[in-house]
Amino acid sequence: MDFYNFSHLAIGKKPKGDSIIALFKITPKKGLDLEKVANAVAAESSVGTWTHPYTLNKKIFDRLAARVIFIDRKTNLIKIEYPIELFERGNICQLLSTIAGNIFSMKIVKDLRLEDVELPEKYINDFLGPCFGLGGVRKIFGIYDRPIIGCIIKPKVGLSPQKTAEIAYKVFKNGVDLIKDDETLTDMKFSKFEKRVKEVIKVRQKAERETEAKKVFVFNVTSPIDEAIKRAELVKKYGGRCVMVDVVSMGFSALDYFRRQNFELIIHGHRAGHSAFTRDKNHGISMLVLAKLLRLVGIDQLHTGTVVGKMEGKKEDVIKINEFLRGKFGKLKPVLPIASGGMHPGLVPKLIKILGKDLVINFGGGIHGHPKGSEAGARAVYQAIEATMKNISLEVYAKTHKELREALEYWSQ
Ligand code: CAP
Ligand code: MG
Repeated sequence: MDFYNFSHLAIGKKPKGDSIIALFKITPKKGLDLEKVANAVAAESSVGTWTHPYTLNKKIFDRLAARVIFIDRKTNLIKIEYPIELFERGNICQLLSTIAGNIFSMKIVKDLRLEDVELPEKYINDFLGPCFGLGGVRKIFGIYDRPIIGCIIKPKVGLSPQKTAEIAYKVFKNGVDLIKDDETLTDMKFSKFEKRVKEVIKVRQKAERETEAKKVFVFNVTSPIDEAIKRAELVKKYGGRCVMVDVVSMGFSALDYFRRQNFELIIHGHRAGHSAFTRDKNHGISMLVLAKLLRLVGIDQLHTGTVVGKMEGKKEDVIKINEFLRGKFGKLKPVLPIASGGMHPGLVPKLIKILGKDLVINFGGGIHGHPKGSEAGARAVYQAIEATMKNISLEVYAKTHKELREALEYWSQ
């Protein structure tokens, strides 16, 4: 029995213009019709509830009701159009509570996945977006014709600030452009944040003088927002250029607030934990949607996957996410994608073939696991990038480049 008086079905109708359109995949509870469930999802995420509230009149409905404008029974994909008036401008939390809120808990929905969201220009442009973005980061390095070579210090936790700096110096000297803290390293007994910043910046500056190249160290400021701000201030004070935030654990409100401090530090987005809601192909929120939201709140460079490495992520999906980050999105600057996770020199040509060269490519184990150590690891990575950019196969290049040869032999086993 239906207790709700209005229909949200407007299948085949044209979107009204400045609305927000969400693409969902819905698996209805067994025995229920897709159209009926889609209608209920549109209701719950706009003006409706499980029964008709007599406080809801036609005037409110006509102005604010979400409408189901597309249904594909083969794929279970549906599109819901939300009038722009349903949204508070510049409030990313409210955007999420609306299009990714109660609807995930509805009993009539077995599974629900928010696949994509289309936002109108004027909504997008209320956000700051990245301060540097893809172009700004490249400009800092002065590198335009190849991927930025990144390195994660490993082990991810346990090293002292002095040891971290010692390793950083070695890899900076051997071809690495960017080095980063790992996602779980913050302010620890064995590595106090301020001490790490001081030690690392000293060696970064030394390596810059000696190599005459710009280097970036990415300090992980992930922590409650007041503390993250203090840590970013420290990075700024000591002459740092970049900070990392674990975007999922910090949350959108914190990220948005952080960005609005205008530190003019590159913001590196690590997405640890995203798979809790992005991985299931039937339920959750896609990485593409997460990437859109993170571009709104101003992440400059974002982990998006490698296809060829150790982390899950379908080729078409990673390509689509990277294309979105590099493409037009209102007036907001493009974001630099980061390919990371299980990368080693032997995978470089495949990765660049799939994702192009507008990337940071990160190597953790793929540098520090080199049989001859981190310096050789950094050189091998540089050689792999160099060979790929020159269109020379790694096998041929390895004949005259010892570290690359050792890496290829070691990781082919
Ligand atoms: C990579 C990494 C990154 C992952 C995150 C790690 O190290 O530091 O956190 O890349 O995954 O801890 O696994 P390795 P994603 O190079 O040693 O694998 O980029 O897919 O979000
Ligand atoms: Mg890591």
